[in-house]
Amino acid sequence: RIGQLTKLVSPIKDQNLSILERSKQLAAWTAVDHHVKPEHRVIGIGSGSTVPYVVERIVQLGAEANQERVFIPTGFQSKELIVSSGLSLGDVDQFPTIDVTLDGADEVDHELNCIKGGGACHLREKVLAEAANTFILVADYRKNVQYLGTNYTPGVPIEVVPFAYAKVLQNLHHTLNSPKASLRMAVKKAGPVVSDNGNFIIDAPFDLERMKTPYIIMAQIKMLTGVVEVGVFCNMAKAAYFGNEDGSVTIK
Ligand code: ABF
Repeated sequence: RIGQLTKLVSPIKDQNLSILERSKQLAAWTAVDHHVKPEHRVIGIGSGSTVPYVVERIVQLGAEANQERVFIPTGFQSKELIVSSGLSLGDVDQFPTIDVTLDGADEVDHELNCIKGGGACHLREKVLAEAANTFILVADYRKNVQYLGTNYTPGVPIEVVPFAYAKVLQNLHHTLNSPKASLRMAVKKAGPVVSDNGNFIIDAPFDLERMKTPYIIMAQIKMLTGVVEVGVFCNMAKAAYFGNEDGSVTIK
């Protein structure tokens, strides 16, 4: 199924949503309808602005369908979302095998490799993706690309332990040839962005030719001492759902 495109026209027509928001909702609702099965008991809930629509659709399945389910968050945002939606919260240390995880992405290529971590949650997201029997991506049309780095330009998100950030930056600049790699700063440059795990985030752009083989870049970065996790996910997703501007959904 990799690389195969299918277009579905969705019946969802919510006049109150912008085209972009509606495309996120379309992707999320369709993915839930296709991949959350009645027998599923443990469900991973990712991060980002598309995931609330995943939870919205799951809640619509009804209290009875969800009463024996537990939902595992990828970070603070999804934890709040699960709790405020009245769903049962669990953690991956209690449930190391997840039936299905649904998560957003910054960009997804033609082989379902993706960049994640624009929201600084990619360590936990990767753990939940790996723990899942089925990992599904949901996104709007802007994220659907042939090669990574086409539309998402800040670069590969890299979570690093604070003690090692300057050394890892040097490695990226001089050894891995990413001269524009930089520490991600909070709004108004008040200080570095700190992940849910207390770590810093580096964004490292690579030229488009190198992004055509994301598994090589991922492996090279992961070898650097001080790197906790790289926001490139290769060979992990079973499918990606993109809502389109015209109200259709592309399934990759
Ligand atoms: C998470 O949220 C991330 O891995 C990715 O950075 C971001 C995508 O969010 P959105 O759905 O808002 O584009 O899934």
